[in-house]
Amino acid sequence: SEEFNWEDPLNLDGMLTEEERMVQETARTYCQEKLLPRVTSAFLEERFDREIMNEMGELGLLGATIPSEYGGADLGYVAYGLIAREVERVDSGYRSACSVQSSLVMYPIYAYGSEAQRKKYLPKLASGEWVGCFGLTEPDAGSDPAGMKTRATKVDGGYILKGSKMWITNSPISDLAVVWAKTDEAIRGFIVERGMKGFSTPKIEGKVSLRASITGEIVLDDVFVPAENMLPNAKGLSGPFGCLNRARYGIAWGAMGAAEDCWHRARQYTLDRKQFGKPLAATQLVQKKLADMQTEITLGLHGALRLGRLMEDHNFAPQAISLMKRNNCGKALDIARLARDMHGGNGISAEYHVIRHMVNLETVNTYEGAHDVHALILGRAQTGIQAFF
Ligand code: TGC
Ligand code: FAD
Repeated sequence: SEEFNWEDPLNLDGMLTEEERMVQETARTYCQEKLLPRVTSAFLEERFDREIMNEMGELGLLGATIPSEYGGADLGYVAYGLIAREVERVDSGYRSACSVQSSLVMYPIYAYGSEAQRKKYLPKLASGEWVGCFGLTEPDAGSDPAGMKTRATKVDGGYILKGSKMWITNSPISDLAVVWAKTDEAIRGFIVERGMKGFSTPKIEGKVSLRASITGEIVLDDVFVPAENMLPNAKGLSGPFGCLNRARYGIAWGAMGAAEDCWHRARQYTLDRKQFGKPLAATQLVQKKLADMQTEITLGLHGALRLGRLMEDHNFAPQAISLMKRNNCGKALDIARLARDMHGGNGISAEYHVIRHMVNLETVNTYEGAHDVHALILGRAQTGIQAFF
């Protein structure tokens, strides 16, 4: 019989391909060597280092599933998930930057865009030369995006966009925004470029969570967008939801990366820290907590892997993504809170990393469909009754 590997009890590693293991190794090395050393100051100073996008682009971490003819790495969904896990092991904010660019900007341009749009935007987004953002949420329309007020009115040669978007990752540093707006017929997607008259992206200051990520508004003050900037193949809410499916899937992996970091740190801390004449790890309460963390993370990662394989087979239902996004975010948040507690007073210091993960995961549990909203999606799918209103 094999020896028990406490870090990987069900041998997830053994279920990966050679290529996936290489991607994982590349991402892990970059994240640990280049992202980890700067994350604490970035978080404390509420700063996102723009060059991270170029660094990630150089390693093929942006738009990993996009075909290589458009600058992507042409990888599968499991490899994409492994990247999210490694990036979020360092910080949920860095994973946000990576998943917005990949799933919410490059994916819609690839899946719903014209050939000219793909050629114009994807290579520069893949390299990190350009940064994009995704504008769906509004001040009065979060969980219920169908209630959006942003309008796109048809005029000669294009559309006039009017409205505002709220809580938009990377908007202040974006070169372009994929914006969703209501036309007379349906919700449509538009590629709005920096420099278009009436387009501005004020930064949201004072976040206590996700401080190493930059967040802003998108203000659309009668912005003229030429017709060729509308995404031709997305009509209705299924357009933005098709993107959210990919991003939510990545978050299911990413949240487990943050949870693993908390678990490993709590294990090491309680092995090193002595109280009452023995290591904290020598107490039953601490060992139970470590066993619970190990169990939830192992199950969460295997669920994410299975979901990734289903996505690679084009055989997934969006509700399955809701299940994994909801479970892994909720469990990661519980684990981060436990790990924070197990660090005692040190646990509130940025130096020990766990409280940063903990407050970040509050955002992760809310964005891309709040925890309870995914419960309603799953409730509707098994009872046939919608309980949203
Ligand atoms: P509903 O009637 O359910 O659906 C309307 C239309 O959309 C289709 N659809 C989907 N299509 C593909 N994938 C999915 N997951 C889909 N969900 C729905 C559906 O088939 C229908 O199509 P059609 O053609 O029949 O019109 O719509 P509803 O209004 O009842 O929706 C309710 C609910 C709760 C499911 C939905 O609105 C929801 O998921 N709300 C959460 C909103 C959300 O997730 N926002 C995320 C904003 S982006 C973000 O947070 C980025 S953070 C990124 C980062 O920094 O990492
Ligand atoms: P609300 O919808 O007002 O929900 C508030 C609470 O009510 C939640 O707990 C929710 O679960 C609960 N609730 C809502 N409806 C129901 C119901 N029917 N029954 C029971 N409970 C309910 N959006 C983008 O478009 N692009 C981005 O890049 C982006 N980045 C973000 C970055 C950050 C840091 C944050 C915080 C948010 C970001 N978002 C982004 C927005 C995010 O998707 C929304 O915050 C999220 O969808 C929830 O919407 P809301 O904040 O309006 O909360």
